[in-house]
Amino acid sequence: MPRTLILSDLHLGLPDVPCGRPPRTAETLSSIFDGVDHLILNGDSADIHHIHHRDHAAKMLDATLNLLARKGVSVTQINGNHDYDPAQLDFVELFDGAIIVTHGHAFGDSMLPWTPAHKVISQTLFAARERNEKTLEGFLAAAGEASMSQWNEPATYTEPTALISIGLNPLRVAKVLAWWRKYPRAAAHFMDRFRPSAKLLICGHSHRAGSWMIGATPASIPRHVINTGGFTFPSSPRAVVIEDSPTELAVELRAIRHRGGRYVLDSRVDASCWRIQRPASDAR
Ligand SMILES: [Mn+2]
Repeated sequence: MPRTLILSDLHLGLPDVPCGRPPRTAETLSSIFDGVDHLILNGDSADIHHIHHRDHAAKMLDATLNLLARKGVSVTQINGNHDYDPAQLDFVELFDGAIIVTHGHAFGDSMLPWTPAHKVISQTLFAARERNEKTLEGFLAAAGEASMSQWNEPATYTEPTALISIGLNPLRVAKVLAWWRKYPRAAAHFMDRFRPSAKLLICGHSHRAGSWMIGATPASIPRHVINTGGFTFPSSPRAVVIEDSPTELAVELRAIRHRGGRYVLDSRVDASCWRIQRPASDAR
């Protein structure tokens, strides 16, 4: 696959906040996929379990997948906590396990510690982890099960002014900031525990984009964690671009901006992660 693009947290179907960004539709997203051979949608692609938005979310996702098929882009969908489906993948590994790609809702003991859903999710997560095998697959399946506990109790997520209520509540803001601070470390801990030989973890979920070299504890080996952020306000989305040619393997983090009512992939590299020249004799 010459060019792979990894995105997360499109949250198709969730209403757009009037913040000057284009609406998230197949058409406005289309340019991002130009020249892409393989797209990995790393979770929370559409809000297909939300009682108020699921019909719209399913239609938007279908339209996007149809567009990708017309453009000849192959797609791998990874589960998030908003679009969990036990028949779908919870992670993928690339380049013989050097890169692991997973949404990231499994990393901590709560996937949404500032929300009313926190309690039911954490309780379900704890019980599900007890029941599941202590493997990567079991750990991620437990997180999937826990994510569904939120959607089974609409009272925990149907506040119409969720974003505003976060903004107006200093305690919630403090909880989000504390969770954001801890999140890259939790990702490093996840790597230490399940894939210690992996070189790079690509996740989303927290809606805080960035690239970190960070250890699970100050004494731990630093791990490379990349978060592609999210498309909903106030997060700014990023994409991981993997160029795999016979002469070079490059892994880059790039910004997604908007221009003329459409989303576009910035040509500048936000963080260059790996650039490995392949010898001419490297017969692959
Ligand atoms: Mn998520």
